Amino acid sequence: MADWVEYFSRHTPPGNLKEVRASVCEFAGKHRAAGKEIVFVTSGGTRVPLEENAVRFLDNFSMGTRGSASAEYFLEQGYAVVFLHRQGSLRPFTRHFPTEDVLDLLQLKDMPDGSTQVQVNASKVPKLTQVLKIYRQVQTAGTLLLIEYNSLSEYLFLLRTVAESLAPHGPAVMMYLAAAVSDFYIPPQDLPKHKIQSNAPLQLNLVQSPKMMAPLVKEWIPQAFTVSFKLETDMNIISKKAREALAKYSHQVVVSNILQTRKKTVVMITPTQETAIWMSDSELEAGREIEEKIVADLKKMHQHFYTSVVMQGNTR
Ligand code: PAZ
Repeated sequence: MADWVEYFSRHTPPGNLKEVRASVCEFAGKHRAAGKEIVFVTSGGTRVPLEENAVRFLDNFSMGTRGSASAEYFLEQGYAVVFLHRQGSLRPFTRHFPTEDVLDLLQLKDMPDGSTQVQVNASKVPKLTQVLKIYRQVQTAGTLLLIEYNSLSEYLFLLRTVAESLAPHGPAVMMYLAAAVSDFYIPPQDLPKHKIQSNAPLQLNLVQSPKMMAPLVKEWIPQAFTVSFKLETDMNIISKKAREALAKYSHQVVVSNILQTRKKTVVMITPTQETAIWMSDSELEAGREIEEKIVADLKKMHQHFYTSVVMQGNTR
């Protein structure tokens, strides 16, 4: 049995899989009928429970900056976006106002009649207006579908379900897999039932998570334009690892990035090209984001891919 089949057979699926399937099918069908391309963006980091009644988890650094920013640029480029994100991580549009700042957005004003009104802080109005205008347009067009996950297993079940739901739209779909997915977990049968006691040093036995790229590319959504991300902290191995991933799964693009410099530079690796994308200091100072360039680049590649697949189909 393939490791991913065994993984799914041993874990309990999230309770909302049926609803997610229905809403993704409806969303994609509606927007494809209107001629839009669809992108599936995964974002944030999975967490892995260390106990059955989980008090402790193995977590991941990712806050979903890349995923949430990219989703906005995909919307700007005309895509309909399915956004699978870790609960509590950054989301498109609200990311501009992190939750701890909510009270800073508002101010109290004493009125002549003795009452107090809540108003938007004047200094925040320009940014809020700018973001809110686009957000309302997206809401009206209904081009953003948000789905949440928490644990590794929720993420993997939802990944498969969304991929399968988008599969009928084949090359019109881009899979943009920016989430940071744990490479290790504790199998359910090995999880201690109760909170691990602190009266002795802790030794953890983790097993490797199944690599879902293989079934995703070969079985769940074989016709899509698939982009995976490769994160490393060691400059000396990143290129080799990214190339290995591309060769192993035969998908379309690996975006490779180094933890410390990921907001300034990435390398886009395809079977035929290796192209660096850079942000200059002045671009960063002006508030520009590297995701704008990544998305513009991928849109071009996706269009080329789509056209060549459709042409091939027509000439058969
Ligand atoms: O969420 P963030 O913007 O801080 O980080 C983004 C990222 C580094 C998680 C993403 O670009 C990425 O590389 N994801 C794949 C990670 C991996 O190799 O598992």
